[in-house]
Amino acid sequence: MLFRKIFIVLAAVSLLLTACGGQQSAETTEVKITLTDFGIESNVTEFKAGVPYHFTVTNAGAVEHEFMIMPPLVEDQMGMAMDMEELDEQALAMIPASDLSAGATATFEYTFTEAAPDGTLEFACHTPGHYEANMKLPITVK
Ligand SMILES: [Cu+2]
Repeated sequence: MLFRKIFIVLAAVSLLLTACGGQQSAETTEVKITLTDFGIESNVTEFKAGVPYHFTVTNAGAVEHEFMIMPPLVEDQMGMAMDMEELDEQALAMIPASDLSAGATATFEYTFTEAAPDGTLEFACHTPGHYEANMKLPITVK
């Protein structure tokens, strides 16, 4: 009886280990993003739909930044007072400024669900004034 229980526990543990190991090495693509005062750099700007990406975002600037994946703002929207709630609704993914103070690193997982041709999607920081200061980086999804 006792041996049987131990065997079942061991089998469960080895299954868990296999699942975790497989996910990290084979399927997830690492994306490293650096935020500066004021700009965004990324080692990947061409993505594939359906592929899981692990984003690591580092704030290398001296001030707080946020990070969003969303459609570019048109001129009209930029001229208006920006409604943060509306922006948040448009975002596919985001890290709030509270998690990206100067020197901080934050991570998240994201899988694009559909293609996004040139000019339809970008990384952006919408902390007031930063977007206008060119904190954006166009990306594409194939
Ligand atoms: Cu910023």
